[in-house]
Amino acid sequence: QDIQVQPSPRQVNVTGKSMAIPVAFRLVGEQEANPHAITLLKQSLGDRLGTEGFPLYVGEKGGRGVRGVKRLIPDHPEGYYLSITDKAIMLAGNDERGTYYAVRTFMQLFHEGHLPFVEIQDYPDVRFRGVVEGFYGTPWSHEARLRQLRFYGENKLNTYIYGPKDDPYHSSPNWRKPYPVKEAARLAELVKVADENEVDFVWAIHPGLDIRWETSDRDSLMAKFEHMYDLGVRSFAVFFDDISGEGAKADRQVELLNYIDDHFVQVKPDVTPLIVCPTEYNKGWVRPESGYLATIGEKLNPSVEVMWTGDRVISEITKEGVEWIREQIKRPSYIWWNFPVSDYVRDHLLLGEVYGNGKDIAGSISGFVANPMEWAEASKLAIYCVADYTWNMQSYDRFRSWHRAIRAIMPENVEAFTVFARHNSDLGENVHRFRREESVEIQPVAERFMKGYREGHCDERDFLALQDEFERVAEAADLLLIDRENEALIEEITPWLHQFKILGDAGQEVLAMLKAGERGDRELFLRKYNHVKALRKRSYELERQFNQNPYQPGVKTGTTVLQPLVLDVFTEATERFNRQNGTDLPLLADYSPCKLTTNVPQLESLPLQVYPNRVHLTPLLEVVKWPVGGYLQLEFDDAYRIPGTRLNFDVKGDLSWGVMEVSADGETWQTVALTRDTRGRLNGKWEDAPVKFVRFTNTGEGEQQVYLREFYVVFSL
Ligand code: LTM
Repeated sequence: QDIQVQPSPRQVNVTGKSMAIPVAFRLVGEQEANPHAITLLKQSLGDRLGTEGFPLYVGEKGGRGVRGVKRLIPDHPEGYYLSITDKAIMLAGNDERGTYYAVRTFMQLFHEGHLPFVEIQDYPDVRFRGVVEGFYGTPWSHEARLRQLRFYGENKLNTYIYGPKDDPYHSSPNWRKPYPVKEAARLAELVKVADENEVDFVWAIHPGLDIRWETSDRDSLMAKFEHMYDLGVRSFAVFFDDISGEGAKADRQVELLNYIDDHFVQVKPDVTPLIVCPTEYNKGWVRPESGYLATIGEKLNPSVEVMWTGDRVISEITKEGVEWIREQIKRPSYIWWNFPVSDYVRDHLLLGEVYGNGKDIAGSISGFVANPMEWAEASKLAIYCVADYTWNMQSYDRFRSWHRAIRAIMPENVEAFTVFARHNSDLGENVHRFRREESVEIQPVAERFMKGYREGHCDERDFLALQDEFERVAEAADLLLIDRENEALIEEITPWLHQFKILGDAGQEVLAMLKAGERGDRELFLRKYNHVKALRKRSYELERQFNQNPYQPGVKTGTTVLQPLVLDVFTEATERFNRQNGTDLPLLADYSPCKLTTNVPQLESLPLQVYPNRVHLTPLLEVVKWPVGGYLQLEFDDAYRIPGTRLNFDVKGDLSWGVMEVSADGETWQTVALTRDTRGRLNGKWEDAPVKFVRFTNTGEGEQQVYLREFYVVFSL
């Protein structure tokens, strides 16, 4: 008999026998056991719980109720022992959280409808497991956070780090100020609910953008921590990520952190170890000559946890990588895993499997928290899998976990949500060059089919398989759009569902177009051709209507396999039709009047947003290190006048190190005069002879560290 417990327990012995759920339970150990575990039991068992009935022993090691099984309880933090026999039920924790997790496991077995005779010894691989709400963009709502905390409790995650970049009281400008009354009350409620669900609520501050290394700023930070302590917070973090200049100095940061540790954390017995996110938080950004990590390693108090995102900002975590950083910082790192965060690909949803991280890293890290999407409910898919992975790495199975996650999140519509998620997992081209698998099963079919079609033959089986998949896509979109079991999730993904429906319809119609072309049915071909064009237009309108953020506005779905397939079939079928009928039907091909070239490593692969007479560079969230001679160049398909261009590096200091130039041929360049406005933005225009190239170059003497907040060019014929 198979039992399903999430996350996968370490050791399970099943006898194959089971019993009907007793009508009444007699609880033993209630007085001493973790009160949250008892509350959970009472909520779940309701009227069945009393002073008579089937014995149910509960408690921590050493407690009266579970004394008999003391030696069977794993000697690990948060470990527990659970047994169900025909005589009694035993839920015994190594500590309070262990008891709570024993109850959680019991509740999962209970909800199966009968109780298997089983013995479980279980404990987590990673000490701190959970989520860091650390993305840029609209912070999660209060309700979404409450749902998250309950979800973490259910899935044995013990950490939630509060650090949304766009909360002004977490970062600049208001990190020095206390929260207004209403926000403070909400945070206090979150702390309470986190506690009830055995989750450490960690409140993080992000002061580095404008911190002054003076006593007054240190006092403001301490006062803010005291204010958060009064709201109930008992775990704290300081984030120094994505900053440059004064705030990024390692020795100053360490001085402040040690002060907080000595005068706040260590003097309050109920406060857990301080966590810091350093400025050099991934290997790609480490500059040994700066001595940054060496200072952290040598001077930061040993009890302070140090976060780390891996070899790059967004990367998979490997044993080699975590061993390397451990050497530098002289302690195991606390992983800040940047998945499924989508603040650099905001038009995509990341609903794919969780994979790529080493299963051998548990002993080399102290924590593992995932940075999620702005879409809280949709992020639960990945969070569920992270809970599974961090609890028991060796037995982690990416497919099993992902399927179980879907079942947990959308139990009534498993098939439809599976179809949607399997075609919404890759990020598309992006600045971090991080990609995920998408449409894995149908990809080889699509490739084979297209190859055959181009060579002049159509494989019927592949054709039917593709048709079937596009039908499923359209069906899934409709089914999910009317789903009521998880309204919060559907609300988040509705724009993508509309786009998905269009994709499903377009896929079926391009295949019908192809068939009509093969049969020489001109009329049907033209009908389908026009319909696909109409669908394309609707898709374009959706792109302009929903999710209009300034970074990657719009709504993209199925971009890795299905969308390119639709485009390829359409193009091939139309070209063939044109050849056979002497017509000149236009193609759908994505056309862009402008392309980007650069030798600034961080700006390679930066997507452009191209509008009819304006092109924007996607703003970057992190600090850009711009080397001497580094340039950023836009090349147009034709010669244009440039009535306006703007650059915003978000720096107050000198900007004379950079030069904006234009050229008609890419060889002879002319300088564009730039004027600086009151907000420090550089504005220019070129209305002389039309040009095809616009570029900005660091012609100064040294590397520059800037933000790329804005860079756009208006062009007109
Ligand atoms: O990753 C870290 C430590 N900081 C920021 C995050 O706030 C952001 O969400 C991710 C992904 O864009 N990148 C960062 O640099």
